[in-house]
Amino acid sequence: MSERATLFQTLMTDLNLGKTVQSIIGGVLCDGTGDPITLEDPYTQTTLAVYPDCGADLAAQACEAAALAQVGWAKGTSAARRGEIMQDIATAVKAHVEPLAKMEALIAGKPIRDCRVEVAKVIEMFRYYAGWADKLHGEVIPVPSGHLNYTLREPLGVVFQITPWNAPIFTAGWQIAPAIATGNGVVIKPSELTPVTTVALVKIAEDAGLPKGLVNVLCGFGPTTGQAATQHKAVRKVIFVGSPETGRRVAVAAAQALKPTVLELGGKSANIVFGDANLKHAALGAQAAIFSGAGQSCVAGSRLLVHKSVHAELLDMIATGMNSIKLGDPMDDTTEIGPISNARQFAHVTGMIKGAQGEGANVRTRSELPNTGFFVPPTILAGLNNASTAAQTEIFGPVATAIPFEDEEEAIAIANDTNFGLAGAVWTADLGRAHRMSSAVRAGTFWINSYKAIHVSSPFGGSLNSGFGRSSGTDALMEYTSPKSVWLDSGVTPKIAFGYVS
Ligand code: TXE
Repeated sequence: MSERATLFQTLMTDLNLGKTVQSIIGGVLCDGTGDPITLEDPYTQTTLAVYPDCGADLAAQACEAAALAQVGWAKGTSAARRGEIMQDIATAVKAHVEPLAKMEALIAGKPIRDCRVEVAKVIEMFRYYAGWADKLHGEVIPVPSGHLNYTLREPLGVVFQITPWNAPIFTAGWQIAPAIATGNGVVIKPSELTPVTTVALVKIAEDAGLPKGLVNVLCGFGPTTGQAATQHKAVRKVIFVGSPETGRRVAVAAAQALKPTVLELGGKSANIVFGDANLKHAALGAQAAIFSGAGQSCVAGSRLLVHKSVHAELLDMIATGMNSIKLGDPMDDTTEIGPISNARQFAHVTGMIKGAQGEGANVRTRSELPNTGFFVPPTILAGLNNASTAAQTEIFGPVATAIPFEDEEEAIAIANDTNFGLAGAVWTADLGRAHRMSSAVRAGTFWINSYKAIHVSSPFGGSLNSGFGRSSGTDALMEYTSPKSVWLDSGVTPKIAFGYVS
């Protein structure tokens, strides 16, 4: 067994999991029944584990287990108690930060220091939504009849969540916490490439008091396991985080059974730098926007729009900065950028760079790379316009396309000239301009003299090919509940005084 496979086994033991990857169904760790799936360490490119696809039958059992547990959670557990249990989960996750972060770093190839931050954010998510559990209520509406009319915010029932490989435990917390705070049961399917930290999170939650069966984890492929859960009759809503192509497929499958969806998809966000910006800050911000996480972030600042007066200077600053970024083993505390998370994505990113060269890009990059692993160096593509494939396609790697602009109007036109609408940023000393840009650029999240700040208390989502619906903040409470309007006839006013629904 390789050193990394041994480390994988040690972490499985530390996380109280079995020897191989298993789904959690009705509180029980279960072996899948389908085709084998290989987990590969993206740094050493060696096999960590092989496990069977969960399969459609177990997916159905998970949906049924969630439906059963949800009734007890929503009706048999007070809202205050639900909040207490969620606080206990947060405390239990805090006691497991290190093995969770290590497992994430090992399998997803993310630098360990980023993984620690992401686990800390999961703790924050459970605490934030624990606070909401007993504060979500309806309202009394002064209808013009003698009725007492009030609304209840009811849980949906069972929700199915599908998550990708780029931020597995973060995305799991991001979706599970608001869903259970509002009284839902959950079936979640992490990417088949990075399932373990989601399983570990739910196991830790169950050990901390989460009712068994309330949250079920399916470890398996999308077209088999994922498709079966999407179509299961107990599932009332599907929440998908991933690529636009798969998101469309999932939404179509859900729509056939008239199930609503939330889609959190990709982006091609414009990071816009004006000539009056603090260039040192903007250069650092631009690097963080596209190079952190090896660019495998839906909000990555993948189009760098720079005013022509500072275009050359800013690109030189970024190119100099690239050389001091530490690439290396994700398990090393000092590593700032790890490898690309998997072989398929590596082929996509390197193919996109080659394609850009074919389109005439001037490629600014660094030459030294670690000897093993799916590494792509921080890269800036210059000399292309916004119509190029590199500027229009989500690369999902540490690759920004730099495009010069003349004035505010042109910057806005370029920023909005994509099929996406997820995020954007402006760097400027002019507050008026900052506000004009935040209003004009199509994005669900917009930063001024900053990039990538997000928090569980603030809404997140996009439009067009970036999807629809919102995660986090109070908006997620709305996504995971539906309002019921209740009419009580007090007998004060004749019914005919009011229009009835026929
Ligand atoms: O994602 P997919 P992949 C982008 C990125 C990347 C591309 C492909 O550009 O190059 O997506 O990545 C599940 N029914 N992003 O292939 O296919 C699948 O198992 C139900 C952007 O990993 O979108 C996984 O759990 N589920 C993104 C999830 O969908 C299905 C983050 C996402 O897989 C399914 C990741 C089906 N029929 C990749 N088919 C972002 N912007 O955050 C697949 N799945």
